[in-house]
Amino acid sequence: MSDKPAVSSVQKGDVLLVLVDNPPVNAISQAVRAGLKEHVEKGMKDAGTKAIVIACEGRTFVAGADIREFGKPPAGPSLQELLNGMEAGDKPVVAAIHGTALGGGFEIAMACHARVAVKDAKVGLPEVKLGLLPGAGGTQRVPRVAGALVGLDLCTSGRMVPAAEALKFGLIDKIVDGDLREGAIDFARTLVGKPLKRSSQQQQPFDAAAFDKAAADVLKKSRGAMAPAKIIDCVRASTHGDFKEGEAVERKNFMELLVSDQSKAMRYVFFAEREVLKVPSLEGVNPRAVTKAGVIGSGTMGAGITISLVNSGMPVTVVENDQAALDRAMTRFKSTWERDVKLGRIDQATMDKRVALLTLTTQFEALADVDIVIEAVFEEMKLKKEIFGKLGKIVKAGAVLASNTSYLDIDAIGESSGRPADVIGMHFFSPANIMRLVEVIDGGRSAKDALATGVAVGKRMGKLPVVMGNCDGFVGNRILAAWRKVADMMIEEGAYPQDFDAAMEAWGMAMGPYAVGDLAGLDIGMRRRKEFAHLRDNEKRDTGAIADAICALGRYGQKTGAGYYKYVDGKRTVDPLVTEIIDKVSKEKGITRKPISADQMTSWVHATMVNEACKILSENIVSRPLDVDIVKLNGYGFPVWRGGPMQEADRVGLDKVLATVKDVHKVAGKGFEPSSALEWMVANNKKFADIKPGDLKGK
Ligand code: 3H9
Repeated sequence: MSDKPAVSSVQKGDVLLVLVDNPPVNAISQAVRAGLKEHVEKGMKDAGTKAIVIACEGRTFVAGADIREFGKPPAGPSLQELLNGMEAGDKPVVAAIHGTALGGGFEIAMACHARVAVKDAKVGLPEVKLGLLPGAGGTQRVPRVAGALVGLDLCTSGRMVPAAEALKFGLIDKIVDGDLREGAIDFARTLVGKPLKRSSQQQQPFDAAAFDKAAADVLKKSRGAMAPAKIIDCVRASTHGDFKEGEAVERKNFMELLVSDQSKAMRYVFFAEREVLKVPSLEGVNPRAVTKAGVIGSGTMGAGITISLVNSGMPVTVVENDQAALDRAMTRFKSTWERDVKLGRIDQATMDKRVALLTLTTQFEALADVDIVIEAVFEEMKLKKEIFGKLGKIVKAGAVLASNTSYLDIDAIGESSGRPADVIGMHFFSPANIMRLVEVIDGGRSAKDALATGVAVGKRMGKLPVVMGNCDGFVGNRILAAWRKVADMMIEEGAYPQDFDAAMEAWGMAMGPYAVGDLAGLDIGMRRRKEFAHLRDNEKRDTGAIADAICALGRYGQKTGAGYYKYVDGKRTVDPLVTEIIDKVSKEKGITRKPISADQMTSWVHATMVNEACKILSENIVSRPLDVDIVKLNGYGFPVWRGGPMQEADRVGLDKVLATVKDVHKVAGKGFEPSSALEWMVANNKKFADIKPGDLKGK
């Protein structure tokens, strides 16, 4: 720990410059609160001081409360007490913002009498992403200054607002071009002797109907999360009555959220997303230098990967079989960026730069001097082996060769290149330019620095790379395959797709499995089942009959207008024909259908996820439970407020989860045996939160 005080101050003529210095992000620890109180009070009392400026050392203005302090006994002064005292003072206080003023940091700024910022600064209230709400006046001061609709948007989206937009909303008073602190001091002097603008005393016109509509939209999207409804309460309270009343509503709601399982889970996710990047097996390994990339294939996945690479500023050579495919790809790239220009996300010059980073060719030889190649062709081993055979000869020594396969054996692909140490898996998720997850796979013979390069390139693309070993389906699809089979089994036993989807969505999943199946297309699974029919283990329960019967009618999902559901004008509706098919299959299998409760559906799915994850941990495919959580949260629509399947299992209790796994096994049979690692954990009274990297290896 540094000896430097978290807060100091320096006199600049008649202005006191108060400086927060609490690396890395100036989070509001107890020392920061106490220091701010001391120095602001000093400035307020000192006769020679006419105004106060609060600024920060390091890379950012205060980025919020110290999340690690939540759950510990509170230590004064409280942030509200500090901010209310500061705002009530009779000398102007100005916030000088650089970097990101977030959460409690932005609340500090809002309690100042004015705010100035550099032009690339951002402000925001991201507490909702931690299952919380702004708890130091943010839900009250922001709408009082910028209006209830803006306040609702900021508090419920948690988005970062660029300085120019914040200026438009009145949340920032001035953008400073030159030196920020000088600019803030000058601005503070202009306020001396004038009536002070206190955010808590402002009020904006309120359109109740527009607010109700916006609130209803928020609730529709909240998928079981508690915080948005409570935020709506608080922002509504800011529109009537006095500040104190609104503040009391905020306090009550904040305290309820702070102790909730949801917030606990989301705070865990915040740290897990950072921890996942610190891969134990790659500690101290430097990535190889990457300045140019190649992508093979420009279908949905290849195009998404290319866009994401180019958006990160990387020159990319795209290889396709024929010119027509390349032309289609170019149209797709351009339309994506044109849309970004239209939405104001980028300017035309940025779009032009991006287009200039592309080289589109039918010649594999053009990949000779790239530093990484990502192959994204059709999921077929023969084709992949052929491509990696070529790459092994053409691409320069030291380059990383990655395959975007979703389940094929990376080492088998690596062998065909003649240089398996350079070969890794990089499994992206569709749409690859949007989805954050990338599974980085160690084939078994992949070099450590090749894996570190996959992680570095993924990070540069703004993704969350999770490093793992080689197995069928890797982490994400392997767990998906297990629980999907249990879902199909429950459909044979008594549930219907619409009930199953409704139960999963009510539980918080982004979409139910049958709606997802229709969206992705049922023909892919049907073809896989046919292709691998000869490999099927007859001792394992076969659950493909219903899907096969549906596909046999040419119902491949949404693209054919029908699948598990019927699509009328794009709207999903239940089809009695599917109900008939399901009843018929159950009868043919000799199953007497009986109702299955929503609770059984979700608990069986969840327990199956955890059981398969324990097998994955025992095989050391990944070494930490958090790796599994990050995969399921970022690639498979698992509700973030449950923190991922492993965090949720700790909440439910592992003994209960194991009991459910045993129930599933009785019905599902071979392949669904309880994991010995899970049994070990229950026998030893462990939680996933206790597990250190590698603890479950071989268990
Ligand atoms: C709040 O304010 C509640 C109030 O309304 C009410 C109070 C009564 N606390 O992300 P990075 C750590 S709730 C503790 O890699 P970047 C982070 O774990 C808070 N630690 O950097 C990491 O540690 P390590 C509302 C924090 O440059 C290191 O700092 N605010 C906190 O990519 C670097 O972080 C938020 O939710 C924190 N608040 O991104 C903002 N923040 O090196 C949360 C970071 O050991 N923070 N750390 O892994 C962020 O969004 C990003 O950190 C930020 C920088 C954009 C600031």
